[in-house]
Amino acid sequence: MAGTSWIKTTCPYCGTGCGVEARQRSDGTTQVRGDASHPTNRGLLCSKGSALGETVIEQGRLRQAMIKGHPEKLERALDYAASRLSQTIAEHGPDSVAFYVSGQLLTEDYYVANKLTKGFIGTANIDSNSRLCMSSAVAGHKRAFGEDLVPACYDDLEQADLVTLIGSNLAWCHPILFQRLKQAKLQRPEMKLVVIDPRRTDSCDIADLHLALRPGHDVDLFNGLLAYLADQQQLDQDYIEQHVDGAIDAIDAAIAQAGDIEALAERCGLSVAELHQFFQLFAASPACLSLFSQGVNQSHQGVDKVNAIINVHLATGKLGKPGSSAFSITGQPNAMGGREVGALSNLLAGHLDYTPTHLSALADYWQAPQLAQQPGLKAVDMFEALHSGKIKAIWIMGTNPAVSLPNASKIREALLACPLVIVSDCVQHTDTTRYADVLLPAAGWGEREGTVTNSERMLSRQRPFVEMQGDTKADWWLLSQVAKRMGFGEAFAYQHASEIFAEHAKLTNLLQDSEPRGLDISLLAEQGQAAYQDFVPVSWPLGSDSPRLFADGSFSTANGRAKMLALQQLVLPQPKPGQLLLNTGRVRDQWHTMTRTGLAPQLGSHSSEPLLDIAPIDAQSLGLSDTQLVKVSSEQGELVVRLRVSDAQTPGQLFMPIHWSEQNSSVGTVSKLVGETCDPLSGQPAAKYSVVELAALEFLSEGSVLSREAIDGRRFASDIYWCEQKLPEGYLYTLASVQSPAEFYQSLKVMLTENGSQTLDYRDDAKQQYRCAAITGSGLAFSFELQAYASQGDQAWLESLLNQPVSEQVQRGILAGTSPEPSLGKVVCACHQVREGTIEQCIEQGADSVEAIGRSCSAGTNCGSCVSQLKTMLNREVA
Ligand SMILES: Nc1nc2c(c(=O)[nH]1)N[C@H]1C(S)=C(S)[C@@H](COP(=O)(O)OP(=O)(O)OC[C@H]3O[C@@H](n4cnc5c(=O)[nH]c(N)nc54)[C@H](O)[C@@H]3O)O[C@H]1N2
Ligand SMILES: Nc1nc2c(c(=O)[nH]1)N[C@H]1C(S)=C(S)[C@@H](COP(=O)(O)OP(=O)(O)OC[C@H]3O[C@@H](n4cnc5c(=O)[nH]c(N)nc54)[C@H](O)[C@@H]3O)O[C@H]1N2
Ligand code: SF4
Ligand SMILES: [Mo]
Repeated sequence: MAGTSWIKTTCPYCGTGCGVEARQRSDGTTQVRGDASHPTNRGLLCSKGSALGETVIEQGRLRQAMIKGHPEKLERALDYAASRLSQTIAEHGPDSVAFYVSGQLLTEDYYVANKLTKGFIGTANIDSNSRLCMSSAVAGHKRAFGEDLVPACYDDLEQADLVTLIGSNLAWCHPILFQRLKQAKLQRPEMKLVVIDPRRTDSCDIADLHLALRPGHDVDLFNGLLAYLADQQQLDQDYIEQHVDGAIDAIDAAIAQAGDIEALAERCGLSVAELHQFFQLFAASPACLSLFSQGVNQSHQGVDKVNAIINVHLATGKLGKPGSSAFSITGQPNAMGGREVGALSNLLAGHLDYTPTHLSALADYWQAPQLAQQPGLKAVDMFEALHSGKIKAIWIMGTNPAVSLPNASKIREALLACPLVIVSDCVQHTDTTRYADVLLPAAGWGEREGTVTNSERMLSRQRPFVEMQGDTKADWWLLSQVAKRMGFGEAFAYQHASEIFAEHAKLTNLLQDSEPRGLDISLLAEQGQAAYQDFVPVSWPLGSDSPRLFADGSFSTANGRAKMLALQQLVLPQPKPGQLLLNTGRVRDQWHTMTRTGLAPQLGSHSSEPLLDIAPIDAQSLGLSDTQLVKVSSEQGELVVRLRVSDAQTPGQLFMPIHWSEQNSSVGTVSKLVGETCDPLSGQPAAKYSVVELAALEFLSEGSVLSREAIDGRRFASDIYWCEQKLPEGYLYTLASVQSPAEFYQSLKVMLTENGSQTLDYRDDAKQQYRCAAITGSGLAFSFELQAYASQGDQAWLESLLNQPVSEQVQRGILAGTSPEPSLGKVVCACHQVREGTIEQCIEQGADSVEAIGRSCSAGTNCGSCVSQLKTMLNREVA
């Protein structure tokens, strides 16, 4: 398949759904660029999208099936998986089996997994990591609109007068949408942006107002807004009368809850002036777009938060109109496709529900012998059932629950105890694949083909541009083969993804005459394989003049009217004196558990270690300082992590990223600290709100190892702090130890020179400085540097020596711990790999704006994600 032609496909990361063009170069490497013809990104890509080529590599790929850690023929692994599943069902019934799937599967994979589980195995114990991601939005939509429908489209970003980001760090998590927003604001400076987020994020850079809301108080705030709009007679009474039920109760409840504005401000942790400013903006702006994401969904009352937002849009008629809507921005590339095929335990395919009519129509369509009749277990309950032994077999596909589910230590216990764990993944070593009895090699991005649906209901194709490696197979194929071996061959005789797509598309037409639903893509069912290959991005409702839903005010409820809900702010557990609230989320350049973005060196430099952000005043009162290693503990567990003092944090609150795991750091996963409390309606974990304590720890030495080969972190002693970062030619390990520098030097040297390599050594016991390097003809094999804790030097300059001959002068530099050339420091612009030193030089030479820096060294000119850092550097130089 290797060739020079560009293949149009879609980015496998966020729910923005950018079009990508990719091709394999003759040397086997992959080149990517933004697809200029894709309506979403119009040729742009963010840092993660731009680095996709570096992730299509052999390294780390799972290319072979394994049974209990031993390579096996694929056929044999499929036989084994199928017979063990059948045996479990025969002995313990269908509900003893579960499937845990992912919003990163393609629609075709998702459809087959759902059909096999619910229709043929006969259990609804299939849930998706989307439970952790947008199940609160699904439930909120169903309550308000009668169906899980997203009214808005991306063009609304350009047409709004007021955009409000609620619990969304769009700048980092949906960078191309943020670029569109930024562009729109440049063109129409009168357009306003409000960010509602307890911490100051990069999304605040272009905001007119940032409300650092008290965590969890969104219902309070939006109830307050509704009460204000009622008080100011800013409601759209005509719209309410014609299209909305429940308005009076909802408004009364909001007024009763809001009370006077001083009390409301106090509860929300905001000033009265801030509240007024936001409320007035909402009232005065004809077109209001409220974008929400995990700060809303992952909460004790995520569904209520969703409805509190939708309430104000319904009450003002600001919904389904150009620039006006509540807009759930989905995280994963195919979260929306998953909802279309109904692969959450409480949904059915094609937006059908567990009602007798729907169940019988679906059973008939699938010719399903034993369609599950009731919703199955939601993710957290599913793993609880695994832990208690009720579930005896699980197939995990396209997700890494040992890292991403709350109370991760318990999840690991559950996986360890479960008699049959099947994992299909494209990566061999993850914290979850460790527990696999059967490991199946899944095709990855670049090899697999199918469709995905983005946040605005737009379907795009993922297309293969490289051959599948080794025994890798598409997830739908693996599923169908197991289905066949379990005796369901006829219903899973698919030869090509296009056949599955057609079956799924046709299904969305079921019962449309008697019970119409917004989702109907059946027109695409007849297109055939050739059209499937040529598929151009299209959004539903198909054939409609408007890309929006509910423009005419008619909804999917029985009486066609939307519903406002009477809501009450929940009283949340408060930290006791000495405790803090832990918030978790994403960094700019990494994707989830880093199994893919972790492979791209250019993405590792922006955040090279998992840092725990703390407000200056909290650090001070706890006697902790920037870069110090601390112990964080919660009821669920504890971990050791580096502190970063940041004035973006509100006092009393901490923030830690979710991406690291035991594969790349001793910190492991932040999910070990997160409890299992979920929203009672959606079952989505409250991952942004954990009560924790901090304690200082004593380390005596620290340093770093630069190594051409990866070091298995399990070789470090258990009391050593370590974190791995991939470099273009090797790896960098940041280390700290409870041993003295001299002792640590000895033990590290023994560990690294096991093969007896010659080393250059430098030790200064008085100064407690130790350096050691092993040099081969082709460059440095490894080098390390250790010193007393909290006196770490800069080793960035050594990186370039991993792949070039090392001169004697440079050897002296290694031992002296100084570069013969001045160091350029950390990478700021990931896309163009521009380091701090280069940017500082540009500024010194007169670059006085972000644009001027871009002109002189290209920093900030591709995805724009580093622009805020460039601004900070400009301000620093000026000051
Ligand atoms: N770089 C990058 N981008 C990604 C991903 C990634 O892993 N990396 N993952 C994708 C996925 S699957 C998802 S779901 C999205 C997530 O995208 P986002 O939801 O934008 O990202 P998060 O960082 O999880 O959380 C968003 C914000 O919610 C805030 N928050 C916390 N508590 C509250 C609260 O009580 N109220 C309010 N209003 N805000 C609160 C947090 O401080 C945080 O800044 O990102 C997608 N895009
Ligand atoms: N504390 C805390 N926890 C969270 C969150 C948070 O904000 N805070 N966010 C939650 C959210 S919103 C999400 S979406 C989850 C994400 O969490 P996960 O879904 O667990 O994270 P990923 O790293 O995306 O896992 C995807 C896995 O699928 C594999 N994979 C990639 N492509 C394919 C393929 O084509 N086929 C197969 N079979 N496998 C493939 C990857 O190698 C990887 O192992 O985390 C959730 N957990
Ligand atoms: S914004 Fe970035 S990560 Fe998201 S789809 Fe576009 S290129 Fe991919
Ligand atoms: Mo997500």
